[in-house]
Amino acid sequence: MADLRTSLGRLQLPNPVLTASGCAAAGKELSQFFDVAELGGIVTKSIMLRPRSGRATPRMAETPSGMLNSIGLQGPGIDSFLAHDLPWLRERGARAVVSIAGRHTDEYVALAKRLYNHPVDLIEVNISCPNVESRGQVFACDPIAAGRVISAVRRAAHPNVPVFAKLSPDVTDIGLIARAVTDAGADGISLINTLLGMEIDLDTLQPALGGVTGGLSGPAVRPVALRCVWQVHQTVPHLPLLGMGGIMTGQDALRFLLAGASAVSVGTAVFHDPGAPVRILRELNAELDARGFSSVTDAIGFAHKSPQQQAALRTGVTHPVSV
Ligand code: RRO
Repeated sequence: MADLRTSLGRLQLPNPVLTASGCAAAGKELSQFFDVAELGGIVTKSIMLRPRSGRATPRMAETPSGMLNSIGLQGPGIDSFLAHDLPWLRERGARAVVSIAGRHTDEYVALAKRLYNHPVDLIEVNISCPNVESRGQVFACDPIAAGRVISAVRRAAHPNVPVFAKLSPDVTDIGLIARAVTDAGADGISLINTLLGMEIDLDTLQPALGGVTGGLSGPAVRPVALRCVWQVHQTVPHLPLLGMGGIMTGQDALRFLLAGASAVSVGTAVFHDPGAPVRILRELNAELDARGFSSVTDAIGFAHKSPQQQAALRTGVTHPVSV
């Protein structure tokens, strides 16, 4: 079977499948279905400085091949997270990727400082939540605001902990945002967050979500996510990417690796199949094997190579042979 090891910046992972932020708090809910240490890592729901109750209900709506959420950053806040959730993850031997969110740069910085002396494997800076009071708070839609948050978090966080920026697909040029956060010191990029959408309930003749708009996820967004990973890999080929968006199978995960992701996050799939991350990991292993990849690292970005380059890599011949 293939060598599944990969890395996200200086963080070494035993395999490339992680959970996605927001779909299972800090992982406890999933531990009745699989051992959380089996995955590459557990990505927590975005943590804020203070506890937050989130948006009005209803907070979820089904859509064709996907779902909308309008949670609004509900969570226990950093004190409770550090007292209960992070120790729980560490006791189980899981790698902890902590997603942080704030309303202003200062709040992100305060969160990075609170995490400084704790055993965190990676910080995912969520600058792309669609369920906030104003679009001005979606820092990932503006290269200058995005760069400002990431450079401040990079300075405040422990130097050994990689800082990833989580980007939104709801922009004209995602390469521009990727370049801005890279220049600001991001060690990697997570993509994509959900797309802004809405639904109308035909019984009530009202928006289906209490918050009116919400974030679209699931297989419906997979081609958008794959396109974003492809474009960002082309823009910053040296930067590790954590790819996500509608991954339901090992084949889906492989497509993200081929587009340039070093690892993938599985989110919406867990709502109907809580064991999906470990199933997808097993399937990915078989899919790599079936295509002759002896390691995950060989597959990363492979679709960017020409057919000739691909053939040369597979046969070990690195220059054209004249016939
Ligand atoms: O909490 C949410 O409503 C939420 C967040 Br923080 C996010 O990043 N993406 C999303 O779809 N929902």
